[in-house]
Amino acid sequence: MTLERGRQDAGEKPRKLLRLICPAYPTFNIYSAQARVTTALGPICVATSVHELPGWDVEVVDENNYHFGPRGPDGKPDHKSIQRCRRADVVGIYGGLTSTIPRLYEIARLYGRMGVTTIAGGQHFVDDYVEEALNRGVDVIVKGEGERAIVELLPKLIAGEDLSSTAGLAYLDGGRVIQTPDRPAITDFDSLPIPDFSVLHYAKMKIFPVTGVRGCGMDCEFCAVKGKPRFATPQRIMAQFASAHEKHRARRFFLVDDLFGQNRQETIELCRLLREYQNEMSIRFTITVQIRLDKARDIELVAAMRQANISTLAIGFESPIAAELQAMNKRLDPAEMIELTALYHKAGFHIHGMFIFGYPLPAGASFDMPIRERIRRFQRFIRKARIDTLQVMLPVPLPGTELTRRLRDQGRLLPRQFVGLEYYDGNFPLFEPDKPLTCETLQAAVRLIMRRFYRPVQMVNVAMNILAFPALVFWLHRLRVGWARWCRRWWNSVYRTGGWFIVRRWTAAFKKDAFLAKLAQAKLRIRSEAHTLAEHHKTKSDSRHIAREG
Ligand code: B12
Ligand code: SF4
Repeated sequence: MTLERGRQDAGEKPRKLLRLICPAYPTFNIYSAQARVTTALGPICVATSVHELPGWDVEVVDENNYHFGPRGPDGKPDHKSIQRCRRADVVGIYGGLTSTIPRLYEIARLYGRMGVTTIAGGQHFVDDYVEEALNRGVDVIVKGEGERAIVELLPKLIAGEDLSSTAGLAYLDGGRVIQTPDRPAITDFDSLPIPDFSVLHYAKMKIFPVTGVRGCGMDCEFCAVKGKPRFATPQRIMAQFASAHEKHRARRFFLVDDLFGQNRQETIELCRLLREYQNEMSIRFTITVQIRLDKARDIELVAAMRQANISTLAIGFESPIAAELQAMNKRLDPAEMIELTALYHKAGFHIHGMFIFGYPLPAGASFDMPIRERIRRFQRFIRKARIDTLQVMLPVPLPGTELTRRLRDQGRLLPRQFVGLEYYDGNFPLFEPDKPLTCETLQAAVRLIMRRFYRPVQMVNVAMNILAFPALVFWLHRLRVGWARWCRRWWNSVYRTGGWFIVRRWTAAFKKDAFLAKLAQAKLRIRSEAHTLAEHHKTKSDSRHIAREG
């Protein structure tokens, strides 16, 4: 069955359809629940640009937020059926998360077999991964930002024209990889259309992503976000909130920018616009932002944020261990971190603490803290800082980062034929850690910290908080303070109960997974390679010695 798409151009040419797909996460992970009610902003931005292309329709299918479309026997979206209902002429696939790349290849091959041209874009596509993707079924890779590239690329693809004059692409020509020059980074964000979430099919949206900055000047060793920051105007960011609210009744937002408040004056202006808009519309947003700890000292900024109803701060603490922070190039001081967190708490924010456990130190750095002591340090810090919700992850050697280069040079990365990209989601060890740590103890340590934080007793606390509600009468003299305290306790117990279910579900999925067997094979290979390398060095030095003796 093929439903004819209704509208046609004046010239009676049938309209074309671009379908953008966000590939499913490989397994259940701590983000899966959130992913069911939000979506990746990149494909929405790209799709919105295509709206302005004459003769083209566009839709986005997010496999992680897919509630009522056709499904195949594996429970995943049935693309053959979707394609039978509405034939896409070109399919674009989001490659922003390395862990979803195996699924991206599957989708590309599936559509390739149906005769559809496939393109892909996102942060994963750097270095050798560009060529790999082209050899695994993707026809064209868009490198970097997609909004401008897509509107140049689509008409050329359909007309079968040469692509060599379009910047920011990679494709195969007679088996040879062609990479066109990089595209200049977008700076005039005001000229781009406001992201339009109505392109999303089969989804239920509760948390709407918004963005105002691209790039980050901080250069953390493990991070894939690179380049000088480029800022949108406060008015433009405000327009994204307003559009999502007025079209989709959005109230919960996640500002995906990595460092909120980087350009101070504009951020304060944005907060003012947000406050006025909510007053005008008589609504109250719930906004989460990612921010650095040192902004806690900026009293004016913090007050403006509260007035704008920014309620949750996601903070990359990364580690309470100074040597690890230094290796990450994180420019944070553990001694100050607790004090700064307290300032945010005092202002009334919920703190979502993001940590990396077991960061590998550079060669030559001597640091051999036993695992128990590391766990204790993390737990003590989390307790003292009164973190409200928590995520502890393992370091991920992401494509294109300094960390990956360093681990590769040291021969510590686990070979991909055993531990594939589907494990690159922060829950699995992916390299030989520093002694005395092992891959297994690292992973167990993270589970332990998360389990101790998200305990089943939180369910009792939910009930206790309900019972304690009438006690607010004792706060009548300072009702706002009493209410804020009650809300915080209530919010924490509800979220931590949710967290307990998530950790439990992840552990159950992990037990069924073959990861540990794969890990054992990978470690054997890495050791035999290290042994061969050591033998090779020994033979070389012996021969040199013998030659000298001779
Ligand atoms: C929001 C966010 C999340 C959200 C949602 C993720 C999502 N996108 O679905 C949540 C919280 C769930 C999340 C989780 C994780 N995240 Co995250 N996240 C981000 C963040 C902060 C913003 C993403 C965003 O919206 N950017 C704004 C949009 C506009 O940019 P964009 O996505 O790059 O899209 C542009 C281009 O790439 C391109 N493009 C993108 N797709 C396509 C498709 C086509 C066809 C075309 C033509 C072009 C194109 O055009 C877009 C517009 O210009 C980024 C950092 C960042 N600044 O990008 C990290 C980032 C994407 N996350 C990252 C990581 C590592 C993770 C985690 C593993 C946690 C961790 N350890 O850090 C988990 C992974 C979960 C999993 N299942 O694997 C890495 C990914 C690197 C990689 N190669 O995998 C990033 C880059 C941050 C970093 N530390 O380096 N994340
Ligand atoms: S981790 Fe955050 S602060 Fe560091 S480079 Fe990445 S985006 Fe910037």
